[in-house]
Amino acid sequence: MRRAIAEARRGVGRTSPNPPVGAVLVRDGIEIGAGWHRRAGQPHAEREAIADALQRSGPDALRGATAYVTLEPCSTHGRTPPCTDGLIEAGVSHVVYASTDPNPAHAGGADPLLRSAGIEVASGVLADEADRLIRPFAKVQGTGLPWVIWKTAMSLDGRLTRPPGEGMWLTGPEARAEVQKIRAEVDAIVTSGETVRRDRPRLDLREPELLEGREMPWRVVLTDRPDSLPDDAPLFTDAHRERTLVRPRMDFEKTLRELVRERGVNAVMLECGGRLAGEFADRGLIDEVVAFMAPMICGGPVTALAGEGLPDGAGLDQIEFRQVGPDVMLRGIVREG
Ligand code: AOF
Ligand code: ZN
Repeated sequence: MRRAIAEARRGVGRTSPNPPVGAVLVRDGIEIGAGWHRRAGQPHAEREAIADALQRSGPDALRGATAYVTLEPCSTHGRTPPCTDGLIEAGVSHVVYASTDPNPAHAGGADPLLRSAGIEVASGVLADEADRLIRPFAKVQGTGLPWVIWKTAMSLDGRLTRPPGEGMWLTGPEARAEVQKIRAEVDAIVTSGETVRRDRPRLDLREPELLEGREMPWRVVLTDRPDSLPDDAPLFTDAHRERTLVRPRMDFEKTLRELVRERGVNAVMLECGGRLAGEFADRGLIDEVVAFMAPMICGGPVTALAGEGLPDGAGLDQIEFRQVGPDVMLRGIVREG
């Protein structure tokens, strides 16, 4: 299952509106096939793994094999035929999966179908780890809202900018490379008109390997004064300008739902100043925090987040932290209130 999770990771940020899923086939203790879901509309992980095994070892390879899948195999027809049928036709004797499918069309559907075909089924194996991979998908299935990662970079005194006349960066190049990787996990990057005017950000993926097999994330500017946006900002002039959307700031929850419904977005990254971040927090719309702290004391008026803050002092769970160049990165999931 650990191998299947590693396969699934290859799809993170590329499969929306579908979840990333991985599958590994094992016979007599030997891995005979592996695969992951690459993109919505393309074959599911199970079918990729079956095709891999057939290609590597011929048509009889799968008789009596065990399939390890990170998600409950789908059991009804979507854009692709059900994986339960694929596994039954392939002749596997055991199916082991980690997470239950949060999609109500499939949840709980696989076990009886597989069992009635004589296949032994086990579930819940490494489920915590596998559930983390599909958090954005599960959020969408449960609420119609995307998973929101608030990314911020601040000085030790919580400021977002350096004093006038100094350079514009707080964090070093290592932290900025890390931000590129986090952007690659999401389908859209949300910012404010204020940030576009002040910083003229690109909000893009710059490494070709991060863009491989996926579109540029949507860049969504929330502003109630669209006419105040500079026409010559990179978001409106670069090669991906058709991936930039401008929406009213007032109604940003509506915009989040629209991104899910109309653009198949599962995960969003919020990269903006303290005011918009505060409004997201006040409305309970932040699910995960990635905060970089630069070893500087800058002074000045702007802090990372204005507003009420999160309930109970914004507890985070599943904290991860490490040094990134001269900066510190802290990442965690907002605890449910
Ligand atoms: C699996 N294996 O690799 C994935 C699954 O429209 P479709 O046919 O691509 O089906 C999408 C649904 O299938 C999606 O909402 C989720 O419930 C499930 N995803 N299932 O067995 C996979 N990606
Ligand atoms: Zn499937």
